[in-house]
Amino acid sequence: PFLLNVLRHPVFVAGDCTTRFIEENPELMEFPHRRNRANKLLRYLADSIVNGTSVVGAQGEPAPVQVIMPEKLPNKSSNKGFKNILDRQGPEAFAKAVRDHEGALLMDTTWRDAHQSLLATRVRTNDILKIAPHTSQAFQNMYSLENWGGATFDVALRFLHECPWERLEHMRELVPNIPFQMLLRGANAVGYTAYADNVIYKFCETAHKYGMDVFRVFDSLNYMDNLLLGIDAAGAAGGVVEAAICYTGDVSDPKKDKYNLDYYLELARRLSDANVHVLCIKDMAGLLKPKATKTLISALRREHPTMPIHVHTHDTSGLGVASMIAALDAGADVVDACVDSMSGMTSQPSMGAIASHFAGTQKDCGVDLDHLREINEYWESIRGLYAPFESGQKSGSFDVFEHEIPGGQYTNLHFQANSLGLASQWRSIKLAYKAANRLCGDIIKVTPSSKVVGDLAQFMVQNHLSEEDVRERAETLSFPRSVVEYFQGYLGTPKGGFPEPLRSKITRGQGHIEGRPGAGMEPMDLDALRVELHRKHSEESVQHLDHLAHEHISDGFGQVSRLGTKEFLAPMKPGEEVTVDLENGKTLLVKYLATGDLNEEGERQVFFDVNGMPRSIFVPDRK
Ligand code: 3PY
Ligand code: ZN
Repeated sequence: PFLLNVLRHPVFVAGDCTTRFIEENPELMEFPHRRNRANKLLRYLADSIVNGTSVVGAQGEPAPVQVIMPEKLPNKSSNKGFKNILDRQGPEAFAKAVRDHEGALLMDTTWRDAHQSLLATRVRTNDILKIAPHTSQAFQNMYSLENWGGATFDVALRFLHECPWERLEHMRELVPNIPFQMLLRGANAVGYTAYADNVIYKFCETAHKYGMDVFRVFDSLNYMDNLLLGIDAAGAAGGVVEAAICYTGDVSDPKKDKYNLDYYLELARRLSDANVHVLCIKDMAGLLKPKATKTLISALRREHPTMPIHVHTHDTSGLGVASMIAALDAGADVVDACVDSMSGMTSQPSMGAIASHFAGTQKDCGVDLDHLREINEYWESIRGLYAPFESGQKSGSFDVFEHEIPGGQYTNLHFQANSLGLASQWRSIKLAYKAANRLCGDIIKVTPSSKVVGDLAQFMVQNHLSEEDVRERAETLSFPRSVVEYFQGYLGTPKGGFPEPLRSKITRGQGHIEGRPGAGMEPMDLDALRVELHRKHSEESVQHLDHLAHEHISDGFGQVSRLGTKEFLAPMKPGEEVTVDLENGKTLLVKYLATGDLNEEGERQVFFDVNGMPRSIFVPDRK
């Protein structure tokens, strides 16, 4: 590297070197690239050996797995699929082709909602990319792959030390033929609260640029003003606008009359007037029973004969497959499912079950069941690596019809209650969640409104507060910030408004936002942010100017996304050897040898053999 630095130096190139050339140009001694990168990864491995895994939320170790790759499916991307229509003819033609399609269409959620719901969103880019070309073949007839948005953005950055934009870009390279779909939380983008409008527009524009096609836009209170903003941003970016109505309650139960059929039909009319391309019913908790599905989808079909209808559910109660079959029978065009080994419980219903049901009929889903079997085997084997994030849930449970906790949140809360080792905690949380929902005004619960209800429920359990206690003592309690902000109107306005006098007691004169929260926000100065990022991070480490720099993402550990999932999640054992592809063609063979005693500085020396050379790293022992 030193010689290269000399040969490339402008003074050397110009032939102006003096004997003081090296002294006068200290940058010649900087060869940060490969050695630095390798060092950083060794530091990550050493830190994990000395202090245990740093990956938030991991409990226990990955299961010993042999990853099973497909044998029949070619490891080569396909070029057949709906993406061709979309790219050549645009979103309207795509929507028409979907509506005209005779068979039942599927969206596969394995790369987003399935692992968000079952494995705390921790599936890494590497494990997705390995199966991407095969997926491009096996699922070439699908409406879309849901592969981005929702919680994946935040988790990739904060916990996986990965760049979500690179993930999208790489998936696109390997799956050129199937439309990609993301979940956009309306005016909250992929966050937990409203952003300035220009951020939402820029976000959608960038996502589309990096390969996103279909934007499923929802608002966590079905608040139309928020929803319309997201719809406009997705449309302006050139995406397919799939507007989602979040489903709660039970349209087949006359006693549950707050969210009745008329409520959903009215929302659908307003969305249809907004010229969205596709209408979605988003059942984030899995409350749609087959009978209710039939009622709702048939009514929507009658009112909107030309609009594609897409239905999303979770299998929490175990009714998911039956409901999705009911949806397709009632005239829906697309339903959500995922690869069987990542399906069921709080995830989506099993694709194999739905595809088998329709196989050979006019509504055949167009999935080759042998190919699906191979993809299924891959995910079954990979899932073992993510054992540290399994919630411990063993079965579906119909009590979701009572507490209405959305899929991903259900798993999180279950995991937390389990890890406290208190079996009774889970029951208390579910009861408190139901009470917290009533206190909030019986609202739609999905990120971020579900977080408000969950935070309030946890607050009630921790402080031994009943629903009545909260109503009576609200003026004196220090509620979680998310709860106060909800009552101030930071997420928008729920159907029926905020319950009083609870609202005034909780917000205590802190002011209420009327209307759409983002409407009063100053635009974010994105250029200033870009300059600030450049200042903070060296030019070399800034990979994409539109978002965070790599060093920031990786917490100084370098490109940990290059590590295999086992090494990323669990400390290496003495004598264990791993291969790391640093970049194309540059491979490190790392063997962990031993760890030294604690020194006076509170550090330990960790010894490796790297490509046959001894290397050691000192890391602080934080245990
Ligand atoms: C999300 O917002 O991430 C969801 O999956 C909501 O259902
Ligand atoms: Zn979902």
